[in-house]
Amino acid sequence: RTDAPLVLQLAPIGPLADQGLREEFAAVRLWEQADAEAWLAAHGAEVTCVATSVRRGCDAALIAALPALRAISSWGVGFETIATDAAHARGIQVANTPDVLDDCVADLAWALMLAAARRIGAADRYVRDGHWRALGEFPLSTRVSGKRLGVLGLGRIGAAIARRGQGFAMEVRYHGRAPRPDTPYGFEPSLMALAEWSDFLIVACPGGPQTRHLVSASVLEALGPRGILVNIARGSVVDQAALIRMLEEGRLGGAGLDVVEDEPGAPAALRASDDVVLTPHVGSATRETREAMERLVLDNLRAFLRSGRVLTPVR
Ligand code: 8YV
Repeated sequence: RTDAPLVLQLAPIGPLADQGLREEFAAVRLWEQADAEAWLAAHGAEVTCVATSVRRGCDAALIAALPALRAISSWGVGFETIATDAAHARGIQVANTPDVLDDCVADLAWALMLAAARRIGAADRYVRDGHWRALGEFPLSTRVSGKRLGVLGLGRIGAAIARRGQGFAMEVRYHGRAPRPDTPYGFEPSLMALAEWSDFLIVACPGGPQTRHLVSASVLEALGPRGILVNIARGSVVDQAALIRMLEEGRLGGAGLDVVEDEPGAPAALRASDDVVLTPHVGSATRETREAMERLVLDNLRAFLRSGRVLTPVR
Protein backbone atom coordinates (compact mmCIF):
# COMPACT_ATOMS: atom_id res chain seq x y z
CA ARG A 1 0.00 0.00 0.00
CA THR A 2 1.39 3.34 -0.96
CA ASP A 3 -0.55 5.23 1.74
CA ALA A 4 0.90 3.06 4.54
CA PRO A 5 2.79 5.16 7.11
CA LEU A 6 6.52 4.99 6.57
CA VAL A 7 8.37 3.97 9.74
CA LEU A 8 12.10 4.64 9.86
CA GLN A 9 14.22 2.64 12.33
CA LEU A 10 17.49 4.40 13.14
CA ALA A 11 19.43 1.57 14.81
CA PRO A 12 18.97 -1.99 16.10
CA ILE A 13 16.90 -2.04 19.32
CA GLY A 14 16.60 -5.70 20.32
CA PRO A 15 15.42 -8.97 18.77
CA LEU A 16 11.74 -8.55 19.64
CA ALA A 17 11.41 -4.89 18.65
CA ASP A 18 13.51 -5.36 15.52
CA GLN A 19 11.33 -8.27 14.40
CA GLY A 20 8.08 -6.39 15.11
CA LEU A 21 9.32 -3.31 13.32
CA ARG A 22 10.25 -5.39 10.30
CA GLU A 23 7.19 -7.65 10.12
CA GLU A 24 4.38 -5.43 11.37
CA PHE A 25 5.56 -1.99 10.30
CA ALA A 26 7.85 -2.84 7.35
CA ALA A 27 10.26 -0.35 8.88
CA VAL A 28 13.13 0.94 6.78
CA ARG A 29 16.44 0.29 8.56
CA LEU A 30 18.48 3.44 8.14
CA TRP A 31 21.78 1.91 9.25
CA GLU A 32 21.49 -0.72 6.51
CA GLN A 33 21.17 1.84 3.73
CA ALA A 34 24.31 2.06 1.60
CA ASP A 35 24.10 5.86 1.82
CA ALA A 36 21.92 7.11 4.69
CA GLU A 37 22.16 10.76 3.59
CA ALA A 38 21.04 9.89 0.07
CA TRP A 39 18.16 7.80 1.40
CA LEU A 40 17.03 10.69 3.61
CA ALA A 41 17.24 13.14 0.71
CA ALA A 42 15.13 10.86 -1.46
CA HIS A 43 12.60 9.55 1.09
CA GLY A 44 12.85 11.72 4.22
CA ALA A 45 9.65 13.59 3.32
CA GLU A 46 7.64 10.31 3.43
CA VAL A 47 8.65 9.30 6.98
CA THR A 48 5.88 9.73 9.57
CA CYS A 49 7.28 7.65 12.44
CA VAL A 50 10.77 7.03 13.81
CA ALA A 51 11.83 4.10 15.99
CA THR A 52 15.08 4.59 17.89
CA SER A 53 16.77 4.05 21.24
CA VAL A 54 18.32 6.30 23.88
CA ARG A 55 21.68 4.93 22.72
CA ARG A 56 21.13 6.07 19.13
CA GLY A 57 18.97 9.10 19.88
CA CYS A 58 17.42 11.41 17.27
CA ASP A 59 18.92 14.87 16.89
CA ALA A 60 17.43 18.14 15.66
CA ALA A 61 19.11 17.86 12.24
CA LEU A 62 17.47 14.50 11.59
CA ILE A 63 14.09 15.78 12.76
CA ALA A 64 14.49 18.71 10.35
CA ALA A 65 15.20 16.26 7.53
CA LEU A 66 11.85 14.53 8.17
CA PRO A 67 9.17 17.17 7.43
CA ALA A 68 6.22 14.73 7.74
CA LEU A 69 7.39 13.21 11.02
CA ARG A 70 4.66 12.89 13.67
CA ALA A 71 5.94 10.42 16.27
CA ILE A 72 9.23 9.12 17.69
CA SER A 73 9.13 5.86 19.64
CA SER A 74 12.33 5.38 21.61
CA TRP A 75 13.65 2.43 23.62
CA GLY A 76 14.89 3.43 27.09
CA VAL A 77 13.47 5.66 29.77
CA GLY A 78 16.21 8.27 29.30
CA PHE A 79 15.76 10.63 26.36
CA GLU A 80 18.69 13.04 26.69
CA THR A 81 19.85 12.00 23.20
CA ILE A 82 16.53 12.95 21.59
CA ALA A 83 15.87 16.55 20.55
CA THR A 84 12.50 16.68 22.34
CA ASP A 85 12.25 20.48 22.17
CA ALA A 86 12.66 20.44 18.40
CA ALA A 87 10.12 17.61 18.16
CA HIS A 88 7.55 19.22 20.44
CA ALA A 89 7.91 22.56 18.65
CA ARG A 90 6.57 20.78 15.56
CA GLY A 91 3.91 18.82 17.45
CA ILE A 92 5.83 15.57 17.06
CA GLN A 93 5.08 13.12 19.89
CA VAL A 94 8.05 11.51 21.60
CA ALA A 95 7.59 8.26 23.51
CA ASN A 96 10.09 6.57 25.84
CA THR A 97 9.77 3.31 27.81
CA PRO A 98 9.07 4.29 31.44
CA ASP A 99 7.47 2.23 34.26
CA VAL A 100 8.41 -1.23 32.96
CA LEU A 101 12.04 -0.87 34.12
CA ASP A 102 11.46 0.79 37.50
CA ASP A 103 11.70 -2.37 39.61
CA CYS A 104 14.79 -3.81 37.97
CA VAL A 105 16.68 -0.51 38.08
CA ALA A 106 15.66 -0.04 41.74
CA ASP A 107 16.74 -3.62 42.50
CA LEU A 108 20.16 -2.91 40.99
CA ALA A 109 20.50 0.33 42.96
CA TRP A 110 19.93 -1.67 46.14
CA ALA A 111 22.29 -4.42 45.00
CA LEU A 112 25.01 -1.80 44.48
CA MET A 113 24.29 -0.09 47.79
CA LEU A 114 24.41 -3.39 49.69
CA ALA A 115 27.48 -4.52 47.75
CA ALA A 116 29.37 -1.28 48.37
CA ALA A 117 28.44 -1.16 52.08
CA ARG A 118 29.11 -4.84 52.77
CA ARG A 119 32.10 -4.89 50.38
CA ILE A 120 30.75 -7.85 48.42
CA GLY A 121 33.11 -7.38 45.48
CA ALA A 122 36.23 -7.19 47.63
CA ALA A 123 34.99 -10.04 49.86
CA ASP A 124 34.31 -12.22 46.83
CA ARG A 125 37.83 -11.57 45.54
CA TYR A 126 39.19 -12.31 49.05
CA VAL A 127 37.76 -15.82 48.96
CA ARG A 128 38.67 -16.46 45.31
CA ASP A 129 42.26 -15.29 45.83
CA GLY A 130 42.72 -17.70 48.75
CA HIS A 131 43.15 -14.92 51.35
CA TRP A 132 40.44 -16.31 53.63
CA ARG A 133 42.57 -19.30 54.56
CA ALA A 134 45.89 -17.45 54.34
CA LEU A 135 45.06 -14.10 56.02
CA GLY A 136 42.01 -14.91 58.14
CA GLU A 137 39.10 -12.61 58.85
CA PHE A 138 37.95 -10.09 56.28
CA PRO A 139 37.93 -6.40 57.41
CA LEU A 140 34.69 -5.03 58.89
CA SER A 141 32.17 -3.31 56.64
CA THR A 142 29.24 -0.87 57.02
CA ARG A 143 25.70 -1.54 58.31
CA VAL A 144 22.82 -0.76 55.94
CA SER A 145 19.58 -1.51 57.86
CA GLY A 146 18.22 1.39 59.88
CA LYS A 147 20.46 3.97 58.22
CA ARG A 148 19.59 7.15 56.31
CA LEU A 149 18.88 6.90 52.59
CA GLY A 150 18.97 9.98 50.38
CA VAL A 151 17.51 9.83 46.87
CA LEU A 152 18.39 12.42 44.24
CA GLY A 153 15.43 12.50 41.87
CA LEU A 154 12.20 11.00 43.22
CA GLY A 155 10.70 10.07 39.86
CA ARG A 156 9.32 6.64 39.09
CA ILE A 157 12.67 4.89 39.61
CA GLY A 158 13.59 7.03 42.64
CA ALA A 159 10.26 6.20 44.25
CA ALA A 160 10.80 2.46 43.64
CA ILE A 161 14.21 2.79 45.30
CA ALA A 162 12.71 4.69 48.25
CA ARG A 163 9.90 2.13 48.75
CA ARG A 164 12.46 -0.62 49.24
CA GLY A 165 13.88 1.34 52.16
CA GLN A 166 10.92 0.28 54.29
CA GLY A 167 12.06 -3.33 54.28
CA PHE A 168 15.40 -2.19 55.68
CA ALA A 169 13.90 0.15 58.30
CA MET A 170 15.62 3.11 56.66
CA GLU A 171 14.56 6.72 56.91
CA VAL A 172 14.29 8.18 53.42
CA ARG A 173 14.64 11.77 52.26
CA TYR A 174 15.01 13.15 48.75
CA HIS A 175 15.94 16.15 46.69
CA GLY A 176 14.62 17.14 43.28
CA ARG A 177 13.27 20.09 41.34
CA ALA A 178 10.12 20.18 43.47
CA PRO A 179 8.68 18.51 46.58
CA ARG A 180 6.37 15.56 45.93
CA PRO A 181 3.51 15.98 48.41
CA ASP A 182 2.07 12.59 47.40
CA THR A 183 4.98 10.74 49.05
CA PRO A 184 5.78 9.96 52.70
CA TYR A 185 9.45 10.99 52.41
CA GLY A 186 11.03 14.20 53.60
CA PHE A 187 12.05 16.76 50.97
CA GLU A 188 15.46 18.43 51.29
CA PRO A 189 15.47 21.75 49.42
CA SER A 190 19.20 21.50 48.72
CA LEU A 191 21.31 18.59 47.55
CA MET A 192 24.07 19.67 49.94
CA ALA A 193 21.71 19.32 52.90
CA LEU A 194 20.54 15.91 51.63
CA ALA A 195 24.14 14.71 51.26
CA GLU A 196 25.03 15.94 54.73
CA TRP A 197 22.05 14.09 56.21
CA SER A 198 22.50 10.84 54.20
CA ASP A 199 24.50 7.71 54.97
CA PHE A 200 23.74 6.54 51.41
CA LEU A 201 23.02 8.81 48.46
CA ILE A 202 21.45 7.23 45.39
CA VAL A 203 21.41 9.18 42.12
CA ALA A 204 18.17 8.57 40.17
CA CYS A 205 17.61 11.80 38.23
CA PRO A 206 17.66 12.28 34.44
CA GLY A 207 20.90 12.98 32.59
CA GLY A 208 21.55 15.81 30.13
CA PRO A 209 22.98 19.32 30.53
CA GLN A 210 20.58 20.32 33.33
CA THR A 211 21.91 17.76 35.80
CA ARG A 212 25.55 17.68 34.69
CA HIS A 213 27.93 17.39 37.69
CA LEU A 214 25.10 18.06 40.14
CA VAL A 215 26.96 15.68 42.45
CA SER A 216 29.97 17.96 42.86
CA ALA A 217 33.09 17.80 45.03
CA SER A 218 31.28 19.67 47.81
CA VAL A 219 28.28 17.32 47.69
CA LEU A 220 30.64 14.33 47.99
CA GLU A 221 32.48 16.09 50.80
CA ALA A 222 29.13 16.52 52.58
CA LEU A 223 28.36 12.81 52.14
CA GLY A 224 31.59 12.23 53.97
CA PRO A 225 34.22 9.56 54.72
CA ARG A 226 31.60 7.01 55.81
CA GLY A 227 29.09 7.94 53.10
CA ILE A 228 28.39 5.80 50.06
CA LEU A 229 27.32 7.09 46.65
CA VAL A 230 25.26 4.95 44.26
CA ASN A 231 24.59 5.98 40.66
CA ILE A 232 22.13 4.12 38.44
CA ALA A 233 21.20 7.23 36.40
CA ARG A 234 23.83 8.77 34.14
CA GLY A 235 27.59 9.17 34.61
CA SER A 236 27.25 12.83 33.68
CA VAL A 237 25.41 13.65 36.92
CA VAL A 238 28.54 12.99 39.02
CA ASP A 239 31.79 14.97 38.84
CA GLN A 240 33.84 11.82 38.31
CA ALA A 241 37.26 13.44 38.70
CA ALA A 242 36.13 14.74 42.10
CA LEU A 243 34.71 11.32 42.99
CA ILE A 244 38.03 9.62 42.21
CA ARG A 245 39.95 12.24 44.21
CA MET A 246 37.63 11.87 47.23
CA LEU A 247 37.91 8.09 47.18
CA GLU A 248 41.70 8.21 46.88
CA GLU A 249 41.95 10.66 49.78
CA GLY A 250 39.55 8.63 51.96
CA ARG A 251 37.07 11.51 52.09
CA LEU A 252 34.26 9.33 50.72
CA GLY A 253 33.40 5.88 52.05
CA GLY A 254 32.65 4.15 48.79
CA ALA A 255 30.59 4.02 45.62
CA GLY A 256 28.40 1.66 43.65
CA LEU A 257 28.29 2.70 40.02
CA ASP A 258 26.23 1.25 37.18
CA VAL A 259 27.06 4.27 35.02
CA VAL A 260 30.21 6.34 34.55
CA GLU A 261 31.36 9.23 32.40
CA ASP A 262 32.58 8.21 28.91
CA GLU A 263 30.92 4.81 28.74
CA PRO A 264 31.63 2.06 27.90
CA GLY A 265 34.60 1.24 30.13
CA ALA A 266 35.68 2.78 33.41
CA PRO A 267 38.86 4.63 34.39
CA ALA A 268 41.67 2.66 36.04
CA ALA A 269 41.31 4.59 39.31
CA LEU A 270 37.75 3.30 39.75
CA ARG A 271 38.63 -0.22 38.60
CA ALA A 272 41.50 -0.40 41.06
CA SER A 273 39.55 0.73 44.13
CA ASP A 274 38.23 -1.85 46.60
CA ASP A 275 35.79 0.81 47.84
CA VAL A 276 34.01 0.81 44.50
CA VAL A 277 31.57 -1.70 43.04
CA LEU A 278 31.07 -1.44 39.29
CA THR A 279 28.46 -2.82 36.90
CA PRO A 280 28.38 -2.14 33.13
CA HIS A 281 25.12 -0.12 32.80
CA VAL A 282 22.83 -3.09 33.40
CA GLY A 283 20.07 -1.49 35.51
CA SER A 284 17.32 -2.50 33.10
CA ALA A 285 19.19 -5.48 31.69
CA THR A 286 17.07 -8.42 32.79
CA ARG A 287 15.39 -10.63 30.22
CA GLU A 288 11.96 -9.70 31.59
CA THR A 289 12.47 -5.94 31.61
CA ARG A 290 14.25 -5.72 28.28
CA GLU A 291 11.42 -7.67 26.67
CA ALA A 292 8.86 -5.30 28.23
CA MET A 293 10.83 -2.27 27.00
CA GLU A 294 10.92 -3.64 23.47
CA ARG A 295 7.19 -4.40 23.57
CA LEU A 296 6.49 -0.85 24.67
CA VAL A 297 8.41 0.56 21.68
CA LEU A 298 6.02 -1.39 19.44
CA ASP A 299 2.92 -0.62 21.54
CA ASN A 300 3.66 3.11 21.36
CA LEU A 301 3.81 2.91 17.56
CA ARG A 302 0.64 0.80 17.38
CA ALA A 303 -1.23 3.23 19.63
CA PHE A 304 -0.05 6.21 17.61
CA LEU A 305 -1.09 4.69 14.29
CA ARG A 306 -4.46 3.60 15.70
CA SER A 307 -5.40 6.65 17.75
CA GLY A 308 -2.91 9.40 16.99
CA ARG A 309 -1.55 9.19 20.56
CA VAL A 310 1.47 7.30 21.89
CA LEU A 311 0.95 5.52 25.22
CA THR A 312 3.89 6.92 27.17
CA PRO A 313 4.71 10.41 25.91
CA VAL A 314 7.73 12.38 27.10
CA ARG A 315 6.58 15.83 28.20
C1 8YV B 1 19.57 1.26 28.89
C2 8YV B 1 18.79 3.23 30.19
O1 8YV B 1 19.98 0.00 29.24
O2 8YV B 1 16.49 3.23 29.80
C3 8YV B 1 17.51 3.90 29.92
O3 8YV B 1 17.49 5.13 29.84
O4 8YV B 1 19.74 3.84 30.54
C4 8YV B 1 18.90 1.77 30.11
O5 8YV B 1 17.67 1.15 30.23
C5 8YV B 1 20.76 1.99 28.42
O6 8YV B 1 20.42 3.17 27.82
C6 8YV B 1 21.58 1.15 27.49
O7 8YV B 1 22.63 1.84 26.99
